Amino acid sequence: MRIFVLGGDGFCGWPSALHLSAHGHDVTIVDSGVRRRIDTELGVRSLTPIRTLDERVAAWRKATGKTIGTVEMDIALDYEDLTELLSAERPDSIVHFAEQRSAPYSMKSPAHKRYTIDNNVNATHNLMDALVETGVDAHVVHLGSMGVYGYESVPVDLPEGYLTVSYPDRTGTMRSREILYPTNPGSVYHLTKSLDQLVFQFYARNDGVRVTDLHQGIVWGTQTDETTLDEALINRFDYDGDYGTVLNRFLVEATIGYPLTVYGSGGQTRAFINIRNTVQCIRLAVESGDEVSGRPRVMNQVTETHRIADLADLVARVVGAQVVHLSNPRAEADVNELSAVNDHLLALGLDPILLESGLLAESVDIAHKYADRVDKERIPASSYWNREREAKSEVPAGG
Ligand code: NAD
Ligand code: USQ
Repeated sequence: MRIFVLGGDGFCGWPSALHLSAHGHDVTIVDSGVRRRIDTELGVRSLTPIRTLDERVAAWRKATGKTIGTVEMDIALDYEDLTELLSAERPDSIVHFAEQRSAPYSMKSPAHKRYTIDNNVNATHNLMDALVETGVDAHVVHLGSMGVYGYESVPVDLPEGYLTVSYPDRTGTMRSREILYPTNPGSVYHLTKSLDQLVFQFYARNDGVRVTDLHQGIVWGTQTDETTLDEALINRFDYDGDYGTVLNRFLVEATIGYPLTVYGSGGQTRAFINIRNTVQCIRLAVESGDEVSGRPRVMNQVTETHRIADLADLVARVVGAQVVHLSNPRAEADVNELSAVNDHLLALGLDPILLESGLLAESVDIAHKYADRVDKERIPASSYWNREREAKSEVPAGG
């Protein structure tokens, strides 16, 4: 298949582009490079020494003989260029990773909130509008987030996107219908994923655009079979207070002897998936695009759920580290239960890689190998959900 990977220079996009190419697909990466500019803005860099996008695709060609095309384009801003590219290339499928993905970055300041809304909502809407204008019937695979469901403890396994509700009509007769699961985002970033869902619902109904929305949990790990073929293919690894996700942060913290930074009680429960499963799920979603017609197909892209405090204890046990509980910079429930259905992807062939496996050791090896690149000053949180949270901010003793 001819596939565009929007945001294909990022943490999930790069290994997904390689995996699709390795499986015989004709891949073109479309990326504005904004994520690399945000590193400069924040004064941080990936733990791993990622190469430029040109060097990356050259290394892939050298390692495998396969070619990946690249286009530098901001899909939130360059609408005309996007329509020209779609008309010229007419892809069969488009994987859409091209959004600002950090919840803390989205809450940093009014400017960061506006940027996240402008970038993410326009990127998604431009893509829908451009497909309709050009008449290209590409199946869109979008990366959404488990966070759209919210983190209230509810007595159900979270369904895949839709909820059947019953209600009395005006005569008192009970009716039932399926609705999008009521959204309850916990950050401006998560709000954009909730808005994306409505954009997809509208364009699927009005114009027949075919969409799969993958509600992905927190991704951990770094490498995949393809990124390990050559050091120049190495994947991004964020550990800083804005872009570092919790398990990858704990692994780096443990490796350099920094206390594991649990926010609040650590009773928050979240959904997780390893990066190797992410790339597999993307391929499974793309290759099953013929199934999609009518309303958007929603699949929960998760393999397990864990309490944050349990993850910290696990990493402390395996790697050896001290755990500290810090005042939480985020306004979120201190404790929640979470369980989610992932039947769709299991039925398509998802083969879950669970946390206890040797992959924790793989990430620890990477953290050891590149430990001299860690800037400890960038580990503490530097974004707060509101003034009250900021007033209570703490940096761990020994950090
Ligand atoms: P990332 O920031 O590493 O990659 C995103 C890429 O998109 C970057 O290369 C960036 O330059 C590009 N981009 C952003 N806006 C763009 C625009 N307007 N035009 C063109 N390119 C643009 O993020 P990631 O971790 O790879 O996440 C990818 C997607 O997966 C995001 O939509 C994110 O919300 C979702 N997701 C990520 C995780 C996770 O744990 N990393 C979990 C669930 C969902
Ligand atoms: N946390 C800590 N200590 C840390 C960092 C985080 O206790 O050092 C806690 C947070 O308070 C939160 C949880 O860990 O309760 C998860 O935080 P995170 O930064 O790992 O993940 P999150 O902000 O939810 O965002 C990440 C990705 C985002 C994706 C989302 C999937 O950055 O792109 O959408 O995971 S989900 O959470 O399922 O919505």
